[in-house]
Amino acid sequence: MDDEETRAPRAEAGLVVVANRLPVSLERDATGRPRWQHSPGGLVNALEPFLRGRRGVWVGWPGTTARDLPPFPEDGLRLHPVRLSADDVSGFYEGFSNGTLWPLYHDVIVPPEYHRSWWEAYVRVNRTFAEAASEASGPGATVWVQDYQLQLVPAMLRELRPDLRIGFFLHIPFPPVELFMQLPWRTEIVRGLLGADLIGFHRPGGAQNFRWLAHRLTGSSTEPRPAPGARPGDVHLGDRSVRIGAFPISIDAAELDRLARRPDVQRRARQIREELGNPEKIILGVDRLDYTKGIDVRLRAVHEMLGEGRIRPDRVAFVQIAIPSRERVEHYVRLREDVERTVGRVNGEFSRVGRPVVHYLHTSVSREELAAFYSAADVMLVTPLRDGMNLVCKEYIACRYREDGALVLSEFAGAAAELSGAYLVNPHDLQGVKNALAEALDLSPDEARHRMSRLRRQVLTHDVEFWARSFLTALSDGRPGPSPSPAADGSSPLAYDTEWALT
Ligand code: ADQ
Repeated sequence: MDDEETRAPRAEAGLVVVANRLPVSLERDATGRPRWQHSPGGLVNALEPFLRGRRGVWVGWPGTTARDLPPFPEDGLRLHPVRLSADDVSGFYEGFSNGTLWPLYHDVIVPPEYHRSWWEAYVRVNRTFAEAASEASGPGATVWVQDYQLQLVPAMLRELRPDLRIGFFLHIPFPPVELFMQLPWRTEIVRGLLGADLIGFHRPGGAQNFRWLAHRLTGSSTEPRPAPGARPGDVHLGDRSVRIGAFPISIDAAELDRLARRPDVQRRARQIREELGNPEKIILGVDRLDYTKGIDVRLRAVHEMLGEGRIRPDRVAFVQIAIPSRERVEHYVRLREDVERTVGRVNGEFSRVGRPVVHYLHTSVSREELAAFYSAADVMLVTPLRDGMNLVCKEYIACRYREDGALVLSEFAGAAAELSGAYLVNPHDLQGVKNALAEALDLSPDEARHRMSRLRRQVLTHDVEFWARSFLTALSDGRPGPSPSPAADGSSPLAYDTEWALT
């Protein structure tokens, strides 16, 4: 296979990404005029750089219920907006996607709600997306459906367009079978996903859980068939075989590395340190404001360490940048109140006039500003209770071209399997988090370099291009992709421990 073919499988037939949101959304500026704004979040940040320039089409919701929008080009992409009504957004997006599936797939951190009306909206909207994808796809196109909001699309689209090659990737964890079995519509979801030719997860554990459920709920078999191309681990349903695999997502690491080296970004990093009062150490958290991200864990750890004198408020600054998220969903409203109350309490107890110890920014920041914060931070604190992958920790590593800084990372982020140079913590064990943070703050330059160089080797060699190419290669011809490479640090991360991770 030549290089070009590997990079853009079936490009001539069309590559179509279907995701809940377009990479841009229609918002209003201060004067009330509509304008396109970049949509934040892991999925867009991962996929957008890959798709640009590949003549790709992106099908998704533009973030407004106000009007029908025709397909339009945008910086190397063709965008195909899907219209949703206010009822669709409330039942499909805020309801079933974020009130049922999100908490169910994230270890029921908050209780999922099961409402038939939400499910009906989910079915209806998935059909709308399947129809839009069918319209946007040329004959024999490759269609790549993204994430938990669209799990019924593969089967619906196959029915409409049997000529298409359909892939599905889940960006969040696939839950343990006992939790998934709570879902009243579990069989429908599994059947919806099985409409794809390839189903990808971040971790082999998710793939295994899904395979077991497919067998249990649909009677599909995993016994190898004599059919041409069938492989061990495929799921067989009727006369079709569906490939199941683990494809750990990543970032455009080279782009962030370049950005971090820019003199203006480095200048801004120094300025940030000055604005914080030149503390000896800066601790940083960057997340969507979501209850899965463990922002409260971090605040509690810092609070206790201040109380115990293990962190000196005149020497350390903790910056938490929290991007507003799902602000109409009740648990998110409550989370924001809790986080802001805790920030106020910590600052009330430990800050001096003009020198807060916790700097909390509830806002989205530009890539340049983010790279400057990553460059300024001595310790990156990433403590999700559960996370499919977590791109923030990889972004921090990509920006540390001087091979300094330290990463404290939750074991429950998918990224932990690849990033053995991090201080891995159990976010439920507050004492453990505090001890890891103390170690990371005290790290010697030699040890920091040793750890960071391992982390950087892994992230710079396993970037988003590698991820997307691997997935599309597996989808396009059923042949294995490049041999699974061991982690750059020589350890054998679980994410790559099987035959091309097609577990
Ligand atoms: P998310 O839950 O959105 O992604 P994550 O992977 O960390 O989580 O990605 C967040 C993205 O938003 C990062 O690219 C980060 O730079 C950006 N971001 C965060 N805060 C920001 C801010 N204040 N301003 C600007 N940008 C900000 C979901 C899953 C993850 C999975 C990804 C990709 O939940 O587990 O890693 O999809 O598959």
